[in-house]
Amino acid sequence: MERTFLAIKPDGVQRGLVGEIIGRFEAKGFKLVGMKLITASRELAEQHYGVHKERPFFAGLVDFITSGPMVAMVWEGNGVVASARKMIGATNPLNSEPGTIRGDLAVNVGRNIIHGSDAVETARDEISLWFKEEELSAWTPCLTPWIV
Ligand code: 3AN
Repeated sequence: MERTFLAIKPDGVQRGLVGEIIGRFEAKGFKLVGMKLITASRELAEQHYGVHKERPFFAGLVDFITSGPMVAMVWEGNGVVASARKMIGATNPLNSEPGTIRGDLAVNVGRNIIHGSDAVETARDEISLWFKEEELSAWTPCLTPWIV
């Protein structure tokens, strides 16, 4: 089953948007299989954003991403990588469509509240960078109602 890596960045946590963001992926029907609150080390942040190493915003991006706790998550479902990217919206929140997470909740490209893997291959690498295998839970939704 396809998996993606999503992370609510320090600005999303500080702004109290964790529940709102997680709720959108739950309501969509994707399955949460891993989640932790983590303040990234510089080493982890630099590895995660390695492709942007030469970009002028790289140092500021690493400072920001290591500035406080993030909610790192693994979500599972058919087509979850591309679908989550659609739900997140364009990199610059001013260009993100209303209805997307960034389109509804952010205004600044350097504070765009959530990361989502851009391809299945990238997702695999990012999941193994942020999570140990034993931190992920394979679970099956219960078909019997919890409350009767
Ligand atoms: P996305 O997160 O939409 O895949 P990327 O991979 O192009 O976007 O960029 C990674 C992160 O770098 C973005 N989420 C954003 O936080 C930051 N970033 C991208 N472009 C800029 C920019 N022009 N100025 C500041 N930060 C940027």
